[in-house]
Amino acid sequence: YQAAYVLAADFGAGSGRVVRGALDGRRLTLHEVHRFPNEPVQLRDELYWDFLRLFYELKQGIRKGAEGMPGRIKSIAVDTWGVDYGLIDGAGRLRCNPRHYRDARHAKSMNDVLQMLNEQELYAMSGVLPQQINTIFQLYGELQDSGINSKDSTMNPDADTRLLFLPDLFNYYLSGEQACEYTIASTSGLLHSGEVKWNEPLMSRLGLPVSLFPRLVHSGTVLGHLSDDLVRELHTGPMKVVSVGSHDTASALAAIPATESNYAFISCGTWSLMGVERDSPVLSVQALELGFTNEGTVNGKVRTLKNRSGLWLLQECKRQWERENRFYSHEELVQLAVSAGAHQSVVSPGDDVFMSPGDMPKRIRQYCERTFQPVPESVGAIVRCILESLALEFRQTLDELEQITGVRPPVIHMVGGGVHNRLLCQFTANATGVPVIAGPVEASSAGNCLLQYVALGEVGGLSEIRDIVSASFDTEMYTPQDSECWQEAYGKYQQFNQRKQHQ
Ligand code: LFR
Repeated sequence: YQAAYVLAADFGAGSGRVVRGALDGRRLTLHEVHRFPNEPVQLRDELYWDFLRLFYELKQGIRKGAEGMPGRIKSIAVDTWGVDYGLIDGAGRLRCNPRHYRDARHAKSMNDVLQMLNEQELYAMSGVLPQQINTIFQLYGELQDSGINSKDSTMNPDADTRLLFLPDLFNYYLSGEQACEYTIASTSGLLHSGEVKWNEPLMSRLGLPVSLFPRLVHSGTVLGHLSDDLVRELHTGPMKVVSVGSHDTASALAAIPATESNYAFISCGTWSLMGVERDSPVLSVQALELGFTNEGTVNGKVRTLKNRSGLWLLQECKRQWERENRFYSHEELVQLAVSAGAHQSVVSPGDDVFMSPGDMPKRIRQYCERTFQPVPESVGAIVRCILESLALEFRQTLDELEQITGVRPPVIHMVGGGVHNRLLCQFTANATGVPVIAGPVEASSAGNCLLQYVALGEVGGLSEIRDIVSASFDTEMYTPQDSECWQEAYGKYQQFNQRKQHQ
């Protein structure tokens, strides 16, 4: 039996990777062929992704992944973070580098949109929680700035312009095919809630030209082929280009090795996405007020989740210490946290003050000062404060999931880079009182590969994907400990989080 190979490109907000997946019978193995940093560029007061660099790195990854096995790679697929997009003109040229979701413009754009449609209306129409990063706000701001938009949509001067979310944009430059995939489009706020369908009434309310939006495709669709030029440039042989769960979180959730139902998931990287998978969206006022959103899953259904800061605070602290010439590995940081005092101070990781890049240790200290808590001075104390705060946030989210769905998840599946942080996994079990099953770390890439096999007709569907993941990757189970101290810490956490929900 010859293994079937595919390439998965997984772009995170901080770094990207290309892996080669091999499916040998019922076992998937992943081999990383290329890893690269993803460094956004601040240009005056604007923050951009360096799309050209990212496309260059994608090509490097394809070249390396296909090296030595001409014609044996069946396909390639891309997944990325959500919400961001590029606009292309009628000739397929990129009009501008895609903006970063952390760009400061989006706060104003969100306010402008909310003048026309309030939060409840938006939520009811799209199922997506109004957050300044959402495509709907970004796009409104961009079109306003460039003068394309007016509430009178006849003012659209450029009917050939198309919007493609980042994975779709990569796919377009790989294959020449224009389409938006459902899961990535579901992060935009521009679909009908819970449906694979553009929300035209919503677009026209805001004067967003409907002509911007190409066709929607389901996860696991063969989109086209790697263009002849690229086959030559990269010496690869022909391969298909597939739309998988083009949103990283969607691909990651596909690779949860779940056997039980009603589980909660945490996909933990720069962000932490915590929620449950469902057949239909939760659209209650309570869900909106608690800060839950509804996005798409790879089987065309819904994940109701909270999108909160994850390892972002820790990553930014590490970067700040590096700027000060203090270098720590992640393992060292965890060790320092283990030896720091427990439950000294808590922050709300999703607070606005932590949103933009910068001196994070200082902001954490200021937050603690402002809230009359002990100020964490040492590196260990700061890391401990972050990890405990994240775990307490997960506890709160679990309680809220129970409130909005009526079911308390009996177990949490944790996937993504956060799984490496064993202290965070244990804290999560302790804080929530629910066992945590951690793994796989590389869930997005695994889900990406396996959805390609579905598109290629080699794997049947989602439940087969989950079986293959179980057979292919180790997981670790964390059982709750120290419940009393954590219960007490949770009480304290709640004081600082009164209704400060969805930033
Ligand atoms: C995670 C993620 C989240 C999304 C955030 C910003 O990588 O895709 O799901 O909300 O990035 O796009």
